[in-house]
Amino acid sequence: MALSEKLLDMFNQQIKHEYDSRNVYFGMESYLREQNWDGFANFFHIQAEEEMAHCRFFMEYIAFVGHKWEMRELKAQTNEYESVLDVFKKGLEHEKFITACIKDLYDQAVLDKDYHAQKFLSWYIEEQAEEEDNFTTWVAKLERAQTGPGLTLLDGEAGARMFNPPANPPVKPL
Ligand code: OFO
Repeated sequence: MALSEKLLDMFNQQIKHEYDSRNVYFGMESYLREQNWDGFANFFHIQAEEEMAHCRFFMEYIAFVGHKWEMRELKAQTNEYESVLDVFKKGLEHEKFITACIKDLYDQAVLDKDYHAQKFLSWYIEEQAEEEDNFTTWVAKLERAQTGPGLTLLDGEAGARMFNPPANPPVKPL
């Protein structure tokens, strides 16, 4: 069940990407808090928490199949945005990048005939479909609302988001 050298390297790189994602979303939260959009800020706070869980599952999988994980250098992240809509659009772009990374991991697991890793990664394929759908919906709603009362209503909706740990995580917690 050990990972191939190449796939182990890619899994470690994905730990970094998921950790970077967390920091991307903390940067967005920071911008929104400063703008007094507390509901949208809550949305990104929860998003950042979820990224930590995504990162952790990769660590746990690597340990489960008998390797050590690595902590690689993280990217500095911005807290400069133009508007709430700009934040969500950049969030969507970021999730598309992560989806592409997960697909590359899956392709490598197929090449390696690593069926166990494929099963693990299929959880992320589903998760990325949800992430992209969620951000796409928010961008559409925000484009409709533009500014004013509509945006304030959406701030309230985003403020109601709560952290729900995944019901069926792809690995048993360590
Ligand atoms: Fe980990 O899914 Fe978002 O980035």
